[in-house]
Amino acid sequence: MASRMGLIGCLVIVVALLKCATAQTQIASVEYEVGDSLGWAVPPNTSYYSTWASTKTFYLGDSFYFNWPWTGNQNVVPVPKPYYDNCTSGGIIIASPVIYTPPSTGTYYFICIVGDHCERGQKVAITILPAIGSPKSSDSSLTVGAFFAMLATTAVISFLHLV
Ligand SMILES: *[C@@H]1O[C@H](CO)[C@@H](O)[C@H](O)[C@H]1NC(C)=O
Ligand SMILES: *[C@@H]1O[C@H](CO)[C@@H](O)[C@H](O)[C@H]1NC(C)=O
Ligand SMILES: [Cu+2]
Repeated sequence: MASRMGLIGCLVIVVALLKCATAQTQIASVEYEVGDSLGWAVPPNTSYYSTWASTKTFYLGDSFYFNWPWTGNQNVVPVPKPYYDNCTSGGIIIASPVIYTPPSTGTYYFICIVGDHCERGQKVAITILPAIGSPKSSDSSLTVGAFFAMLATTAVISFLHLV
């Protein structure tokens, strides 16, 4: 009776650990509104969008909504870093509404090239990290799960030997 209870207890732990490992692969992607309540506009200061980005961690699969009212005169131009640094107005203007989903990891740079908006801080750099649950990270979480499952199995065997 006691050994059966122990066995059931360990099986519950193993199932819980396996569920845990699987759950890690199912974290949903997030759609961010760039600049939160300000949206995409000339910010109150030049550090506004870098502060906005630095308070968050972005993963592959996340998307970015550049939101401005239809009356607003804004645009979104994906540019290489030197253009971002210097507010160089090269590149392709994306029309509103803009929801951009970076296709891979790395840092993406966006500027608004209306007037002096970029110089006044309407630019954002977004760094995309590998998705949680991408093959690499889910492998390691499965390994952790498998390790604990092995420990639990060993516990069952030792328990059965004891009784
Ligand atoms: C920039 O503006 C935001 C929003 O008004 C404010 O929270 C932040 O402290 C300002 N940063 C600087 C460096 O002035
Ligand atoms: C950026 O601006 C600086 C200073 O004006 C200049 O020296 C540099 O060559 C510019 N870089 C690019 C890539 O335009
Ligand atoms: Cu603008």
